[in-house]
Amino acid sequence: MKSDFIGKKSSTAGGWGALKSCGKQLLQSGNAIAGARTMLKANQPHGFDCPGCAWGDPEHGSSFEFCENGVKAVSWEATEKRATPDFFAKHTVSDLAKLSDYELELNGRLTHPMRYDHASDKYLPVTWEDAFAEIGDILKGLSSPDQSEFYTSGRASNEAAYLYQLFVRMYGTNNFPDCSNMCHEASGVGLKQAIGIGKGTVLLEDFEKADAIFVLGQNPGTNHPRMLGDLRRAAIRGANIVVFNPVRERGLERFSDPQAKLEMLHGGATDIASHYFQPLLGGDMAAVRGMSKAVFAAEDAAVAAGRPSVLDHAFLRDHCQGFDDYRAAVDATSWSDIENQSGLTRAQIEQAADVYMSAEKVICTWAMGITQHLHSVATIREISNFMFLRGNIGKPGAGLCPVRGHSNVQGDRTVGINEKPSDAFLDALEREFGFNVPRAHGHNVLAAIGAMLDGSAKAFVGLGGNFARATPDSALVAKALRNLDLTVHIATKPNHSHLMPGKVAFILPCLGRTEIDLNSDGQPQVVSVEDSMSMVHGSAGINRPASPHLLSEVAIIAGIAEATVGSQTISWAALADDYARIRDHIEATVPGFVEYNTRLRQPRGFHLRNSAAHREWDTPTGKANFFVGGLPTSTVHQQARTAQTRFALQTFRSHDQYNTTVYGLDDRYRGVYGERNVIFIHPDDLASLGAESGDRVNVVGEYDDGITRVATDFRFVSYDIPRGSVAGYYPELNVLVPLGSAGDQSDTPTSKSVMVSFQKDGQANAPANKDAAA
Ligand SMILES: Nc1nc2c(c(=O)[nH]1)N[C@H]1C(S)=C(S)[C@@H](COP(=O)(O)OP(=O)(O)OC[C@H]3O[C@@H](n4cnc5c(=O)[nH]c(N)nc54)[C@H](O)[C@@H]3O)O[C@H]1N2
Ligand SMILES: Nc1nc2c(c(=O)[nH]1)N[C@H]1C(S)=C(S)[C@@H](COP(=O)(O)OP(=O)(O)OC[C@H]3O[C@@H](n4cnc5c(=O)[nH]c(N)nc54)[C@H](O)[C@@H]3O)O[C@H]1N2
Ligand SMILES: [Mo]
Repeated sequence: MKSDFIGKKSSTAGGWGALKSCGKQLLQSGNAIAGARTMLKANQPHGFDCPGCAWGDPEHGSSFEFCENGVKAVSWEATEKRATPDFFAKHTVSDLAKLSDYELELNGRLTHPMRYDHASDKYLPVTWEDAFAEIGDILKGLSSPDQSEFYTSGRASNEAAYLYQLFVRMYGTNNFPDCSNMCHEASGVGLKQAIGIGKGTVLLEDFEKADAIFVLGQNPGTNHPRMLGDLRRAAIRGANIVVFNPVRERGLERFSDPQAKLEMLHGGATDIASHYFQPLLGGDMAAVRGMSKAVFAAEDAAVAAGRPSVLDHAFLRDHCQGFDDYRAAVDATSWSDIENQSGLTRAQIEQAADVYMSAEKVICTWAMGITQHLHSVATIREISNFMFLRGNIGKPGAGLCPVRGHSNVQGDRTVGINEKPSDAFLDALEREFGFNVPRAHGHNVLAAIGAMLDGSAKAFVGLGGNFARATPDSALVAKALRNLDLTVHIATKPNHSHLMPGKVAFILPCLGRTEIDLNSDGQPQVVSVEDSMSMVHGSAGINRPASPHLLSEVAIIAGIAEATVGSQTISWAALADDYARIRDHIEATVPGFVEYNTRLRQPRGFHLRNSAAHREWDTPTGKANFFVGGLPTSTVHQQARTAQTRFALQTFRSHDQYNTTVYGLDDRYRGVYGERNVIFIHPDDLASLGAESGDRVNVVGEYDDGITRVATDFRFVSYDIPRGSVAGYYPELNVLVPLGSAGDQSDTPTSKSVMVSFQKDGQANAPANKDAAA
């Protein structure tokens, strides 16, 4: 059968399907009872922070403040399976490289520090002491510290991240490629320009007060399921929820909250989106500008008729810079340009604007559908513009809300993981520790890959993550990693990045967030994290460590630091033995952490003050700044549509994955089962290609840099998505995302707008990209 992998879509998100899936996941992890007990401690005042996502926790944590994907994330970590030295003795790295991401991580938790042996092509066990000493020697031997790249994935705690940046800066570089470079970088850059702080301005409580919530480019049903609970409560109280998403996402349509007993008993569900608009990929800036245009038209009409104004003139006058120029820029943007680029009609956009104008308090949330385009920073500026018009920032129930990905990606940035650190932070470090820190800006992800490819980088250290699979042009990045003198991966489970060893290569296994972390006195240590709403709270594991040989991330960083920069200035061991000491240093060098250790003990932790939420604008103008540029000349979608055979591809997440970690092969909400090599496409586009659902194709990259990029053997799935836009899963499709295509000002890979075409009959042209997994 051609399309045996296409099945029924869940009729609602959440509900019994989610509970069933939780049970299955817990059973699969091999220890259902411990798993269930573990889940009861997730996001509770005295438990651990769920590693699933960065959504905030409510004031009175119910005993089930977790979700289906939290269960998956936690049971993935709490699995009984082990990737022991025996496992590595049985398989060469070349053999392991043939496994899919899913098959590889299924082997379970890493148990011992391992060092790569070129002769046998295997990883062999090594002692911690030997590993630290050799890593230290190689780092000390480089001709410049700038020849090394120190990657962070956003799961690292504040304590681990702070110690890491401290060590790396003492060693002498600001090369901090970070997962956020591929994620919400554009939000940070755009919001800093607009409102003086690169973070969202709302609290969880604001969702209880908003009259309307605009959700752009985000799929919370899969990626932030606990957010759906807040959207559901808002919908029930009558708030409008306006969705902009090219794809009909089940979780944004109907949701049955596993935590709502009545709804579950009666098989009921709540409609989430009151309005669902499907713009073209990259068309959001045009859509938002269109809404502003409609607001201005309504304002003119109100003034002419002597009705009350629709603009918040007091806010615009007292707080904003550039309003008149923005008005002029909007007037100069034609409805036909807006319609062409957004793919929405003027009537649809006016309808959305009506919802906006009828609401006193509006929240706007967004995620990767907004941030992973060429013009993401401009789009985020335009969203801010639109929200300024009616003063929807710095008042209860209103504000800007970029919804972060990794559970502590925001905290890592706050405590200094930043390739472009501020002078104020560097000055504070020098005052606190008394050594000279490097001042030159360092490498972000794309710059780090560039340096690895041209040979100027020699060493890579990864604090978590899966660099090779998360980054664009997988085949090139694999080559770049193998070119290095040293690769070090601090990780919980084996992944493909570990299988691209440099001349010397280590895998260093660490404790996960769910595990008890004891210091030398046998006292449990607590770490802390910051969520999307800038709440900082503690996290303490409750499970026995997966292996007695594991060290905490903090202890591993301390070990590498001691071997590299010595302990004369900083006693790394003392810091690693009591994380409260690290927090004291954070308090002394990062604003907002007054009485960190004390306030961490409060049930929900504490809030880091957000200046913009108080209508204080930390911008050069001292105001909230309007952005007055025009729309992009054309989007990738518009360029692709100049030829019938070309499409704009977005790479997104299935319901069964956490970034590069693949939990399973189903995508229940989209009705796809047992298959990840799929391309979602409009039925009329299928017809025009002479193809049907289930047909096999190769996906060919159409980026114009002379490099051939092909992802082989994908299958079409007919779907509710605009014509000309297609979608498929990351990381498999990262072979097609070009390193050369990066967002203006954000330098984020444009993984939501990749120009592609299709070659029928699978095998016709199946070259180089096999290397992607290798
Ligand atoms: N279970 C689970 N949870 C996760 C993750 C995970 O992989 N699994 N990842 C975590 C991380 S690191 C992150 S960053 C977040 C990611 O959370 P999301 O941003 O929700 O992740 P994506 O799957 O990339 O989904 C992007 C959504 O944007 C839409 N979209 C794509 N392009 C456009 C566009 O041009 N305009 C509009 N309006 N919409 C568009 C897509 O159709 C899709 O619905 O989730 C975090 N939480
Ligand atoms: N094409 C495309 N590419 C993308 C994206 C996209 O939407 N499309 N999204 C981008 C985004 S938003 C992000 S955030 C990045 C994600 O990039 P990364 O953060 O680099 O990737 P992850 O898949 O989250 O990392 C998974 C690995 O982390 C390790 N790990 C898990 N838990 C822990 C822990 O507690 N400690 C340590 N030390 N290691 C741990 C495990 O070994 C696991 O294999 O990918 C980006 N890449
Ligand atoms: Mo992310």
